[in-house]
Amino acid sequence: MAQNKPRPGLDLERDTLLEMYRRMLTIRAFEETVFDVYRKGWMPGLAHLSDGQEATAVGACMPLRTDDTITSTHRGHGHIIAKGGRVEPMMAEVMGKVTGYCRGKGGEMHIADVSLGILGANGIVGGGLGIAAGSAFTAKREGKGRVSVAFFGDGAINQGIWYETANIAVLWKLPLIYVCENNQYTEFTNSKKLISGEGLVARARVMGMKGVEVDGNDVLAVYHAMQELVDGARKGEGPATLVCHTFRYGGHHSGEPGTAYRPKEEIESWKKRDPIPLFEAKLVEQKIITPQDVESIHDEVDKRLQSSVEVARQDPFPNVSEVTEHVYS
Ligand SMILES: Cc1ncc(C[n+]2csc(CCOP(=O)(O)OP(=O)(O)O)c2C)c(N)n1
Ligand SMILES: [Mg+2]
Repeated sequence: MAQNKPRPGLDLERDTLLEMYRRMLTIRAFEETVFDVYRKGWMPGLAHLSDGQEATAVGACMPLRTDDTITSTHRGHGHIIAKGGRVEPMMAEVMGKVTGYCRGKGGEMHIADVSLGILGANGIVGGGLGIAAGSAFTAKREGKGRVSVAFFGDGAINQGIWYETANIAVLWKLPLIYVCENNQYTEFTNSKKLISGEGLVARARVMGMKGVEVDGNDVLAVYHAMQELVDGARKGEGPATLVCHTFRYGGHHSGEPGTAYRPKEEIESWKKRDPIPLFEAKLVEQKIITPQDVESIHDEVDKRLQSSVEVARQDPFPNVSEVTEHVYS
């Protein structure tokens, strides 16, 4: 294996780069495994998968400390893994088992791990934004330099809560970074048809905050842009928005293929810029990892995912007697 030294163009420690790579692979494997679990009828309901968007999740979370918080969306598996969430209780939660992160009562759209600063995925579009603003307010009052990150989709920019929280975050200089995953679609509609004016970055700027856009399939581009915004927020510069241009490969949810409303050429052209091989090629080219390392990390990740399903399949469902426990209403 290569030395743990910074490389030109990849000016991060080798361990950090490897961890980024491992987390991206874990997200891809998790999403593919959940799709399989769905098709086999081993989970209730539908899954909202994020394969294709791994670079955005990992690039945005890697500059964060464990005590920084994130709020996620209905398409949240990637964010949770990127922030350090464990796939075993995630898989159990997807399958409704008592060993899941929410004791099987949250399901795939409501996974949280407060000990890792993961304040929850959220089935309500824009639902995480208010929670993130509250967390940013707490972070500011604490004065320990923590930041709060709100992931949201391109469709969610049209939710009223985005403007309400952006307004107060700018006025109060809250350490809040909005990360917009622009996967081009709001359910079954191209978002260009739904967003007025000059688009996502302009919306951020008009609210009085910094707006930056990056190639959301380039994990290093996302990482470096995010690092700068996080540094600024820690120093008291207030909120900012990072727009990451990316694409989801599958349907809006696991019950539809995503091909009826998206041209085949559009899907193909995004797949040619798959974030995982893009990053992998850079790592191999710069001799940060060898092709043998690639194979063994793939293997390690696949085995972990397989075992998470086998274990979760054997785990029990929650007991009916606890149906009213651990819930707020
Ligand atoms: C308040 C609210 N309105 C509508 C929905 C139904 N819905 C679920 S996902 C979605 C589209 C969200 O698009 P976007 O924010 O771009 O996220 P993406 O699905 O592309 O990741 C809609 C309208 C919802 N869950 N919550
Ligand atoms: Mg979208």
